[in-house]
Amino acid sequence: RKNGKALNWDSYGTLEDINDYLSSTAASNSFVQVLSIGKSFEQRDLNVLKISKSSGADRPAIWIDGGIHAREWISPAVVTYVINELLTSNDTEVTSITEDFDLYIIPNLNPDGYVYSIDTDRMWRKTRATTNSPLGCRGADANRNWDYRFDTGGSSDAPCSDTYHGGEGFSQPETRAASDFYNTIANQTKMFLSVHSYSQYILLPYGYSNERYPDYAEWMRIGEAAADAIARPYGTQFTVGNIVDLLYVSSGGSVDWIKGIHDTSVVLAFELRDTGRYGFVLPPDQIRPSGIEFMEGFKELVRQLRNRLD
Ligand code: PAY
Ligand code: ZN
Repeated sequence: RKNGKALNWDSYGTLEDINDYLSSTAASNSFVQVLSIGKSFEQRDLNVLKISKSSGADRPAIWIDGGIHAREWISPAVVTYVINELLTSNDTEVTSITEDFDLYIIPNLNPDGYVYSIDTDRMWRKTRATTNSPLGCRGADANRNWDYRFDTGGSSDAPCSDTYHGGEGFSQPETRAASDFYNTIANQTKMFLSVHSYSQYILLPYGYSNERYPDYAEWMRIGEAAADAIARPYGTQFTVGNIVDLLYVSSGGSVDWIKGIHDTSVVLAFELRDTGRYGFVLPPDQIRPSGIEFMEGFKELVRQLRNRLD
């Protein structure tokens, strides 16, 4: 390796570190593949790690994405931590997940933004696409650009805004590629988790309004069970609820499209540590604890999903 370092979850990796980790993981496990599902605005690969021990017949699948917002560095760090656990843990509950499910894991859905946040502006949130702004402002909010109830509140028409929704639904190559790919696996996929920071929330759709979908109450209970599991290792408290109730109206988010268009069963957005002391600039010594507690929540969600599939 020339400049990078191996991912270690004691510090935040660069995009190159993350991509190298994905390739080496695929090279050393026959049931793991890196799929490039498209290119970012700046022509970086949008990489999905596919973990599948199935030989043919489709099995239930789980999707986990991170890094849709550039400055939320703990997100790709925890998502890669999950990959490492799934592939190296001796806990039979963890190994049974790769035995029984296909997994599609995207540590970084906004690679241009991540690079820009590392190199230039730590608090960058959006993509890096050019806009029609006379001021030269760049980027759209990749969590306001999904084409379900697009631009119906809580997003901005102004290209310089941090919540600029983009010219139209799926104008951003990152959201376009992710949604096109999801269309091909939607029938199979039973759980969609999108990982953000910060606030320590487990968020249920919708974000465009606080409309409840039919089995909302059941998913609230399941979210609470995940929050209880997350609290076990270190007592970290996650609050469960609808996006509008806990945060604000935000149309064009990924979970709204997944729920609204595909009606995937479990659809949640996680806001990881902390509650504001460090905010987006979470110290790297919190990566491992964040990964450990997230894994507890994830295992609980898979238990709940299995009960529903039985
Ligand atoms: O995660 O889909 C979600 C809910 C809405 C998030 C959003 O605004 O897209 C919540 C924020 C985020 O993770 O981007 C919360 C953070 C603290 C922020 O930037 O306001
Ligand atoms: Zn976010």
